[in-house]
Amino acid sequence: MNKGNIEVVLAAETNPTLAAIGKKIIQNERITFDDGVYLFEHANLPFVGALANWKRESLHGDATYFNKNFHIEPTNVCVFSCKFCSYSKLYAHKEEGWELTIDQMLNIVKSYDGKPVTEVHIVGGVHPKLTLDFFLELMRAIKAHRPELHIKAFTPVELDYMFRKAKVSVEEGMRLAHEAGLDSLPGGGAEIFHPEIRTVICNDKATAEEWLHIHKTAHQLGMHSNATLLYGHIEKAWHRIDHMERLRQLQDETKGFNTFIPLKFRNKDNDMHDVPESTLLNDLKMYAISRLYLDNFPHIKAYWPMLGRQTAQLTLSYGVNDIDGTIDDTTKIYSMAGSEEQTPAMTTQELVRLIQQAKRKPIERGTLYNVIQDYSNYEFALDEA
Ligand code: V47
Ligand code: SF4
Repeated sequence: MNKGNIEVVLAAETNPTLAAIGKKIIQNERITFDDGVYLFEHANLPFVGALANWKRESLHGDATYFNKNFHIEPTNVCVFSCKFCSYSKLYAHKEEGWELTIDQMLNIVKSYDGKPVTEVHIVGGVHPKLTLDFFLELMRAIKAHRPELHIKAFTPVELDYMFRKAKVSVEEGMRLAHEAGLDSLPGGGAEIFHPEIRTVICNDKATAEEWLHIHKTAHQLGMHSNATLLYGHIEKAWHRIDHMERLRQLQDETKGFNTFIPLKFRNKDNDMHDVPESTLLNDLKMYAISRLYLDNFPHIKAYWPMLGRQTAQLTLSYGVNDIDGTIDDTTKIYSMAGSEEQTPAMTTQELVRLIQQAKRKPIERGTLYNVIQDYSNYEFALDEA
């Protein structure tokens, strides 16, 4: 959408507050906390959608990134008891729990030998027996086997627990992890930062301050990271904005975040099964407003295994410029929580088509957004994956 078109959208807006917020956005002025809440509460989807799409296109044109990665979940046992999590129940059903050895995880890495993956994403429950030393050894083993494979691993919830057990400071623990091969941090464990919600949905794990401190320390060591927000349950609009405000402030300071990923709450098989899931309209609004509020985040990502492919495809017109990876083992945390994505994989061909159908340019990236291959004019042969 060009500037002329967006000006037509603003001129047609009859609510003067919304028109003023829209004007700030197209003049690249930062919107305030109150503006953000106002957008959630008063703007309609076409209004925020047009602005978010304009912003996305000014930053990235039609470029839509994906990467080729695979996941390792070291364990599904967790000492914490987040109400929205379908894992935590397994703690009570020990017979359904698993924990992988270093050799087993290394064998998963080896099963990708010769395949063009660039990243391994390691994340799981918080097992009381899996220590910092165990994970340092795992990362050293992965790097010894495949040094160029980017390790994106561990949420601050896992790291905080490991560091406490090892009796090391966050600074020391992060330095050790980085030296052992940790390249960047994924965005998980953030949920909703504000204590009014956090104490209800995940009372016993790392606090907002601890989460932010670990990411800040990673950034100070030169690492990049992502951030998430678990939306669509019991939080209000202002809790979402409070969450994004804290991220925006840290990003002003460190510039270490790459990507923001709104995660849609799914309600199957967890202690919040009576909380209805958000509607498609509200999903799209969430993505659009995050693009507008987080003006210092380069990328907004839709995580298709959780959102579903069709919704993820739609978000590409509502501010999103990244659609995660060709994951061939859809993570269990989502299939267990009720995501409709039960099929195990999306091939490169399917992902590229999904992006092309939305009239965007598919670009395979590395974790840090280095371009690996531009698929804009790519037409697959019928039997090519
Ligand atoms: O923090 C748990 C979420 C997160 C549910 O950085 C749920 O590239 C919805 O953060 N409904 C972990 N969400 C996963 C994560 C992630 C995923 C993909 C890419 C990246 C990245 C990060 O999963 C947890 C929590 O917010 N989660 N249960 C549920 N019922
Ligand atoms: Fe454990 Fe993470 Fe589930 Fe919370 S969300 S119970 S920390 S696996």
